[in-house]
Amino acid sequence: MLKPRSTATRELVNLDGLWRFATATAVGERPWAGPLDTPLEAAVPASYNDLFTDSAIRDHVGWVWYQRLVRVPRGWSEDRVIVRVDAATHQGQVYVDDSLVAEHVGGYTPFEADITQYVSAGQEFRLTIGVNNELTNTTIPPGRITVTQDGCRKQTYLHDFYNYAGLARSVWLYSVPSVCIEDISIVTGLDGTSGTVEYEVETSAPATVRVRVLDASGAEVAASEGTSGSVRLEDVTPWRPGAAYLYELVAEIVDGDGETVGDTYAQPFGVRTVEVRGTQFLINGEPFYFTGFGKHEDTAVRGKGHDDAYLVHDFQLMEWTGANSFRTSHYPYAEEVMDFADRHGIVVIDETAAVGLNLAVEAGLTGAPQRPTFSPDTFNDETRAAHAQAIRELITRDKNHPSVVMWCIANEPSSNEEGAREYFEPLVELTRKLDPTRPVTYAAVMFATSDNDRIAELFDVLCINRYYGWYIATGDLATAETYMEGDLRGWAEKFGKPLIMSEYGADTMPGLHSVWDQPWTEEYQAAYLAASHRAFDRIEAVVGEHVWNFADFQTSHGIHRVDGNKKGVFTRDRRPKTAAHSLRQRWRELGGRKPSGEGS
Ligand code: BDP
Repeated sequence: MLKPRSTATRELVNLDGLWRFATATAVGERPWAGPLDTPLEAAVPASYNDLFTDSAIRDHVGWVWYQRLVRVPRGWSEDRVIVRVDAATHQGQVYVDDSLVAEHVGGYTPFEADITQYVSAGQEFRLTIGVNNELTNTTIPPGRITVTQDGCRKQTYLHDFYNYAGLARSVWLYSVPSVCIEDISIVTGLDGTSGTVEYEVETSAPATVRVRVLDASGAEVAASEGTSGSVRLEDVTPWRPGAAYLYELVAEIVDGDGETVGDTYAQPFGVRTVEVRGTQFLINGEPFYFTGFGKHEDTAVRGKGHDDAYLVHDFQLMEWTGANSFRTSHYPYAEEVMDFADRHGIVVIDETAAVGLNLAVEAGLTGAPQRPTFSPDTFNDETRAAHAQAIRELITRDKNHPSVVMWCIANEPSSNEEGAREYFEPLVELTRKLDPTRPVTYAAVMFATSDNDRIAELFDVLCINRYYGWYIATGDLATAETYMEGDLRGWAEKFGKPLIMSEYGADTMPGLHSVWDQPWTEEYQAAYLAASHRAFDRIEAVVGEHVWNFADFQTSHGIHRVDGNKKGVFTRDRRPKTAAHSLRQRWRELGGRKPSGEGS
């Protein structure tokens, strides 16, 4: 799916701003059928939860409604008009005046509708978007709705981050010519000093397609014709971690004589390769060592609302720390983030929203009897169908990003439980079919060990989440280091695949200090990370470390959290804790390479 861009044949109107807003309980039925009767306005993009003081809105379970008037530019009379929602978390419905034009399930991927037949150039229409935040056993991520004694519906879920909802990303109106380019797929390779570019262009109707490749200065360096083909770039400048270089593939629909351009779209891309060889992760044939974080889209007031200022600042802080990569834990991030990573040479492990397919963790935290994770009553074929759709939409959206080097299809599933293999095998196959060029991974939960895990061999890289020194061996870093090493050694020896430490971290209250190894202090977080690093450096197969988490983030209520998860190396307002400085020292020194001489 193409990101809307303004080109010589396409125009783009951004619909962000203040929209009328109401929860379903505050308005009548068919709220789209007229002006939304509400005193409230909500900012778009932003999660709605923290905007208002009314807890009934924050805790609302079900539909909320956003509405605004939109004028179609008067010059669009010959064009098709598309409305695009970058994300409606978790389910969206779009109405143009009284007509339902789009419905979508999945809170972190875009959807759009051709609304040409409902609107007229120069005229206004009423755009109403319904957003539903409900999570069930058949949604990705999953959750459960219970009804309290006084009849209130309550949402619970199996991940700790707060279930922010609403229109957290942009909404767009854009025009395309009646015969237009619908999709572009690009796969690159390196052959000595040349780059190879295979492309495929999908059009809305049979059309003559011309393709030109421009370098970063805008000079044409290759050209081709036809809806699919390949071109060679001599003296190519590859896209490298820390040294991004982007080309553009300009696809054009041309008429018979090649003179008139019916539609044109410029797709940025980078020339790079990704390969797993033995226990190495290679980018452009060179071993790459991941340093960085598991992140969240999370800031005060906006919730998961995309914000360009935080985008720039977060990347600045990552660079300051020496991070060369991050994981989009635990859902696809805004496309602006992916584009920024492309332009700034930051490597991304791109994750679906499949977090919490694990009822053992729930049982562990609540003491409730454990239900089987994979069963007709819990996570079943319908869940897997939703999961497959989440994978499809992630790859469709992000396939052309050079920054994306691997797909992570789930975080901490109950991979040691019966049924895990049957659940995951078709999903891994699907991922490989959709994109044979990128490795596939999942992040393994601490209950899944090299002995009992049932799915590791399906994957190319093993991402491991561990909390030795925090949830286990709390306050005892010597034991934690030994456990960590033994655990990782087990995976390395059994599977012979690259290992990435995809989560390790300790909750830390900024300003709390101690001379002893005291959990929650800033010194403890730094010492915890150092102990973990000693273990990683002794194991050759470890090809990366992503600290949990980049910044403190909001969570659901729970006795395990004080105003959110405090495992951030930065506070929620992005101030460094002590550990940020020690990470900076290590990572800047590593410079994306595994420490030499210590592997065993
Ligand atoms: C892991 C989860 C992550 C949590 C983290 C924690 O993958 O989302 O935030 O634990 O407990 O299990 O801090």
